[in-house]
Amino acid sequence: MLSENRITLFETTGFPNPARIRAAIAEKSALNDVDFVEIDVMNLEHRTDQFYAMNPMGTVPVLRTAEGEFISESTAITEYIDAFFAGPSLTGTTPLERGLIHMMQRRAESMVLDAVATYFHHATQGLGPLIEKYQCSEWGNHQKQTALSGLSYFNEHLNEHSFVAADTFSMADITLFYGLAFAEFSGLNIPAELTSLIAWREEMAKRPCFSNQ
Ligand SMILES: N[C@@H](CCC(=O)N[C@@H](CS)C(=O)NCC(=O)O)C(=O)O
Repeated sequence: MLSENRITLFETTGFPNPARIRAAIAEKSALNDVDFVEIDVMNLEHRTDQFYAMNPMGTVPVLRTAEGEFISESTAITEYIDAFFAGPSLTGTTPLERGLIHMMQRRAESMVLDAVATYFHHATQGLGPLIEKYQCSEWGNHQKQTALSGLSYFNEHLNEHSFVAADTFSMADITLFYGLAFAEFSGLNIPAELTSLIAWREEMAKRPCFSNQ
């Protein structure tokens, strides 16, 4: 039973995109202000009419807002959470910060997290035959190369910066952090020579939002 006016996150524990939202909520110290509902992706609960009514894309996470609307897409959900709860901003406070954070967040998605996801779903067993109805290993392996280039790009960037965007912790760091976790889960190890990226990740892992979810 969902309680009215409480924000509810429909998530699948251990999956990278829902983990991004957990981290955002934790960073806002709001874990106790949100209800969490587990969606059983492995048994196709995200491909039911009931779930499609919340998100026609059939993906987790989905957020039910305090107003009773449904928001999907992790970036959009993070925008809502950031504006709704007090605490340090995850999306930027000045026009420049907002622009830079949005840009770098998108780079972390398309150059790492989404590229890794395509590799995982197309060039490995992914989530198994029940879910992976169409696979193209050539496309998956092409995206693996995109991900490796992306890791090098962020290594260079983090050689000069402590954070992914605007020299402040933001949703761009959250996206890259789970991009790296997903890469390792998929068997795509971070090359040892990417020392700035590895050092950044070790620093990030100390943040309570990543370690105490
Ligand atoms: N662009 C979406 C991606 C969401 C996504 O792909 N979620 C994965 C879990 S991490 C999912 O629902 N996978 C289900 C499937 O592949 O059938 C976002 O930012 O939230």
